[in-house]
Amino acid sequence: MFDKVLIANRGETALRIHRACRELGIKTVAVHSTADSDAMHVRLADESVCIGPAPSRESYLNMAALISAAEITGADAIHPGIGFLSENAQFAEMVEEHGFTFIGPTPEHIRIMGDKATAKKTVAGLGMPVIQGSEGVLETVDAAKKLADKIGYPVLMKAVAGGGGKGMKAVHSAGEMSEAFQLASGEAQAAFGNGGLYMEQLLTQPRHIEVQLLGDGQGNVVHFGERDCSIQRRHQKVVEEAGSPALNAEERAQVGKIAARTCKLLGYRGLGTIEFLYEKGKFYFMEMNTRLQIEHPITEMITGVDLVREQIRVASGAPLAFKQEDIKWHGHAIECRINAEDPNTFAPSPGKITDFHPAGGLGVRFDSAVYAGYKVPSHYDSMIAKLIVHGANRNDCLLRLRRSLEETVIGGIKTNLPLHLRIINDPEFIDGNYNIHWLERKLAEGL
Ligand code: MV4
Repeated sequence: MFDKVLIANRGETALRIHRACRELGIKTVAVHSTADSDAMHVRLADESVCIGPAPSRESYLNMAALISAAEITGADAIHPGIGFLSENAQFAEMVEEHGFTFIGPTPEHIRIMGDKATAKKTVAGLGMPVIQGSEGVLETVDAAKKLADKIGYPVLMKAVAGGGGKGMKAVHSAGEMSEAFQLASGEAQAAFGNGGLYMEQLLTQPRHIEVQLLGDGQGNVVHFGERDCSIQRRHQKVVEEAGSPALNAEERAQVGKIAARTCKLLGYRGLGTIEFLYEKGKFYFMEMNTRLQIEHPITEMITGVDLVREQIRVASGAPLAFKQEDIKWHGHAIECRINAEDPNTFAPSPGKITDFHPAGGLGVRFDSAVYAGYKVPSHYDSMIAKLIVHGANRNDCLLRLRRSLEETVIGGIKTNLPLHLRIINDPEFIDGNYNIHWLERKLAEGL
């Protein structure tokens, strides 16, 4: 096992990893920008290194500074956390070249899954159900029109370098293709430096259902069931549930099995998530994320497994500590992402937190790195906390979540806590009757 881990992240993610390290008897090194000198992740770590000025690209994305920090402090391994460099194959390679362990998958697996068309082709070759579409990149508008005629409209043009919905355009008829193609390709070029597009049949009312996986790179893979992440706004998840209110036990076992089988065939090591679109009782591969995810705690709450601890263990070379049949699911869990933003306009609301009371009690987990007196910086994303609630069933979970949202106090800045109450009190949400378009439709209708 490692003696010392450098955590290349900030905020509640850095804290989450620090806690797992502590319980494993591993010393931690925090890194921080000049804007984060007073941050909780810096205070709790055994050591800390300032790696640059406030902008992420000069600090948390600064590979040379991170490697230097690991060298100076004598760390054995680097945990990239979530976002930032967590899915950067070049960084994973650099970490290993300098003699540190990258706590994550191999650079090869990161690279395959980072190219959405290559990812799809790879998993389709392993028997994964995929959405009808192009085999790889479409070079011209004419090629796109020809294929769309075959598939049938509507189709979706997607960026191979994709993510976050950038470079994605729905096309409803041949007449729209030329403009959509140029727009999507231009957007992808600007965002990712790669304008390559592929095509899929457009699913109009799907749910986003993803399966949590862990492999040890030694032939063992387990799945931890699914999360329903359909409640999103502008490709940002807002509320997540485990399990999905749309699935029965049979479907859960089915999608888990497909996902685990694929990872086993890949020889996958580390935590991973396979995202599916689910429509009319069928699952279709969407993407694979080769990192820890923000919403991992809801899976931890229903399985009782510390996913970050197991992630660190497999990175150190240990085989999986359990088999698929050891994983049992108990009750239901929901996570609300609490953002420093206006609950109506969604404008960011950085500034000083004057009053702070996180909800607590049985079945309640409040993951955050903020405190009374903390100043939320404007340089980073607006998520400041996650409220995660467990109940014996979905109804109990909802009752406890409502109580916890009402109990939470975050004063001095605006937060989306009132929006969460509006969402979870909505009759359609209570019925579990929603898809990926639900939240934006309800907001347009004045939720
Ligand atoms: C789709 C789709 C419908 N049909 N693919 C959005 C981001 C990117 N990761 C993939 N996305 C989608 N792909 C086909 N063939 C709809 C979406 C999509 C979406 C997916 C999950 C959660 C929220 C979403 C919001 C809009 C569009």
